[in-house]
Amino acid sequence: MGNCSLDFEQQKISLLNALVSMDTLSARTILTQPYDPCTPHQVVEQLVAPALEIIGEGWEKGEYSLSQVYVSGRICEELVDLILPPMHQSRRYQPKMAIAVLEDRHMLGSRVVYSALRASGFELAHYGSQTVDALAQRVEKDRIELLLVSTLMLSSALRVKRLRSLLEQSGRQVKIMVGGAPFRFDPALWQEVRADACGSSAAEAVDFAENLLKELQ
Ligand code: B12
Repeated sequence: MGNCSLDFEQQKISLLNALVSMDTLSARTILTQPYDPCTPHQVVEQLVAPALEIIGEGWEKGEYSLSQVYVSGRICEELVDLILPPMHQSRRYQPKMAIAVLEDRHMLGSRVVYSALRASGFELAHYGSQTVDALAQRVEKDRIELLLVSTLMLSSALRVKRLRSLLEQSGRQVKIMVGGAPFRFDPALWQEVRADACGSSAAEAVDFAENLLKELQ
């Protein structure tokens, strides 16, 4: 992804206000503006994600209600679907890949990562929210080589360790890349749960897939 040098501070405040007032129309107007030279992914990472984070923090402090957090998440989900670019026509030779959310209902981040990978030419499955056992079975059945796991809650993040054990029992080499809030809060967590890599953004997932592709070629 190219350089995105815009300062989103003003738009972030406007988006935040629109979201907590549940004003979909204004949120849509803010997000569908052109932000050259920034790509829609960069707009999501530098505008949408920080605005939602502030709302989440405000909820912790009692400034916003859970319904405001929920509606904000839903509005952003719809708008992110709208602004992210369509997938490329051509698909490259690549490792078999899938993304899943582990025992968690926070879907937005995984969708952003999924779209970023597809927009970068990778083909992958989105398994939705899965339990550890169901996910391990699915990965085995589909012979997945790179599994991206998104968790937004610490309790879910800790379950990646069991997922790793189950996949090891099947005897296949599966690379696990994790991401989401708990891994940002604790930078050593990904190693503790025995993941192969951790990313803090969709762009990092794309870089990791690109590097894995080079290794396999
Ligand atoms: C919006 C939101 C919700 C919405 C979700 C709407 C939806 N459809 O997704 C709703 C209201 C439903 C919700 C519910 C709950 N939530 Co909530 N929620 C959030 C909030 C504010 C923002 C999450 C978000 O969507 N961010 C925007 C997206 C784009 O960013 P992202 O998910 O971080 O993803 C980016 C990166 O992390 C990365 N990434 C993500 N996954 C992956 C994977 C890979 C492989 C890679 C490389 C990168 C990557 O790339 C993405 C794009 O940049 C966070 C706060 C936060 N700081 O994250 C809390 C937060 C995650 N929620 C929290 C909690 C506690 C809950 C509830 C338990 C609340 C309750 N009491 O009911 C429930 C649980 C629901 C469940 N079972 O899953 C806590 C978790 C705390 C913890 N330590 O476990 C948080 C951290 C808030 C807090 N600080 O307390 N929530």
